Amino acid sequence: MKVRNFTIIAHIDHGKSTLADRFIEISGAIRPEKHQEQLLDSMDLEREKGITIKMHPVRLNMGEYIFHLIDTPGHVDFSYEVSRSLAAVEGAILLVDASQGVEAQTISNLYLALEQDLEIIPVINKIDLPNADIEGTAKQLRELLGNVKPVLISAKTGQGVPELIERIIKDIPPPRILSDEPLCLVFDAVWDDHRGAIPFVRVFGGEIKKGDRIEFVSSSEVFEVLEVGYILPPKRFVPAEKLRAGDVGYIVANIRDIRSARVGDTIRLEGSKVPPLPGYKEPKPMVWAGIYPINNEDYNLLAKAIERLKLNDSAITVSPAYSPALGPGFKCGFLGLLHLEIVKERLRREFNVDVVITTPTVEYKVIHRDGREEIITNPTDFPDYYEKAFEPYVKLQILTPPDYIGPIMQMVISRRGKQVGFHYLGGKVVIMEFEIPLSEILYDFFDTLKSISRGYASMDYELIGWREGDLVRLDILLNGEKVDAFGVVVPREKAYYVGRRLVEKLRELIPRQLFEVNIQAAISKRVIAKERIPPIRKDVTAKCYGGDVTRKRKLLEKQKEGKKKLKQIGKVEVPQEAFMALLSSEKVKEND
Ligand SMILES: Nc1nc2c(ncn2[C@@H]2O[C@H](COP(=O)(O)OP(=O)(O)OP(=O)(O)O)[C@@H](O)[C@H]2O)c(=O)[nH]1
Ligand SMILES: [Mg+2]
Repeated sequence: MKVRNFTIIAHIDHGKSTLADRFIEISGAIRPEKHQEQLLDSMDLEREKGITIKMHPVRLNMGEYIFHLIDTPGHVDFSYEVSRSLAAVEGAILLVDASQGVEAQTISNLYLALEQDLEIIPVINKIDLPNADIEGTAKQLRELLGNVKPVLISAKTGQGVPELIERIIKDIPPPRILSDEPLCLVFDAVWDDHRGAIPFVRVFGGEIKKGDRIEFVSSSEVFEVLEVGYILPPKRFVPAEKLRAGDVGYIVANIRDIRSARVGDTIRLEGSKVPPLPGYKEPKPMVWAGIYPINNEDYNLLAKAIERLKLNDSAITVSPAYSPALGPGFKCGFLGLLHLEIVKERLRREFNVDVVITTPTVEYKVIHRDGREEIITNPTDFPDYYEKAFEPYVKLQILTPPDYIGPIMQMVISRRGKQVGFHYLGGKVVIMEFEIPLSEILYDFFDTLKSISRGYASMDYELIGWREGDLVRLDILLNGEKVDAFGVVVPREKAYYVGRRLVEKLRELIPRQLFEVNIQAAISKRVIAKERIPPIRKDVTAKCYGGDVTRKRKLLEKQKEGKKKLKQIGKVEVPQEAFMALLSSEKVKEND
């Protein structure tokens, strides 16, 4: 069988999963009545949000050829999925929505593919739309890629897809074979309660079959293969006799310890000396937050859930943590706030654990007065006095139609950004480049950008390193007790403003209790803002006149139910959302 391995990359919503649908349809893998839109978006969360979160590999039978295609997410927070998929294939379809033109992740994903030296097939999608600008988009692509001839398609109607299939067969080279001996790259993995960890592999040499004894190079652990097979759409594991060089498939080997099946690792036969594949760069977390169980008894459940989730989401960084206010939990690094939100949702849905997540923060570097250097990922550890403090900066790239240059410039400058570049792409779009603190673009930056550009601007960013800043730690006190989980580090010039907003927001979010709650924001013990929540005056059961016992009990039960999602801090009960108060407080600012 002749094989072609490729991935589909694009800016978010440009139609990758819809194009995958057309390939699946043509291959006949799914009966037409079973077909649904964006079939590969198989997670509930993906279907609800209408976005792809995980990469999805599938094997398709295309007549004389086998295609292993990998659908990828478009959102910036999931670019680690994209880069991992690229290492498993020889080609990439770069899809551009003709009604939007090239956007920020079109460019960043293209560069990732070029770095891997992949064959790139530029494709203009959604040509069925009345506002499709095919010529303008083609011009942009030529500026990026040289004198290329994009394939014109509608992933929705299927127009042009047969021509695209011909281009894939013609332009994308057959699979690279790097050794005669068995050699596989683990590019993803899933957990199965019965079968353990199941690595997804791309075979770069030899064959893997049932009964083989395989070694994971980084851990040197050896397992006996119980089953190999292919992943058919939508996500069906179909056993095969063997996986051959060039194939993409899965391996079942009764791997009970999740840490054995590390994404990016190389698999070879026991005793083999074939050099391992380069693997992946560890992803660099952008934001840090603590994850704590709402009920402390759920700690073990949470620990297990996070470990399993990590297998399928190798972009999270996890270490154990202890918070005086919240008890035992974990400190986690995420690639962005959407990533954080997805992790929280997956913990709830797939593992049934409710958690509180502390205010997300970037990391800081502090040089203490004694010359000691410290990296800080938990704001409570940020010292009152220091020699120097540094925060991470990013190179921010914004693509926008020229009409919105003014407002965008204003917004970026108000957030401590500095412009460093400006050029046109194909006449209708401007690429603006800035250097800006990562903390300034984390929260509501993207929403604001979208609203001031009527949805037309898009953005992408990469870390460029530390810059010195005048930073202070802002503490929140509840009834005089400092609550570590609420601490934030802010630029001194914005401390009063953020402190004020935080206490106001917390006053709204924390329910009234049986006693008065005083909320204060302070910098090095100096209070800069305060609010007060008056106590509930009446006993809730008072209106039952002491008579009806069942009614009274019902009321109390109901109250207990309602409290489930509250976290006890000292004597005060705090709802989940309060820990995200900083995020919503930023929103208030924009609406002012
Ligand atoms: N009119 C039209 N709509 C399309 C076409 N291709 C995709 N769409 C629509 O565009 C939207 C996004 O499509 P998806 O396939 O989910 O896009 P995606 O690139 O997979 O998105 P992410 O995975 O979230 O990055 C959906 O509403 C599709 O129906 C097309 O050729 N024509
Ligand atoms: Mg998709």
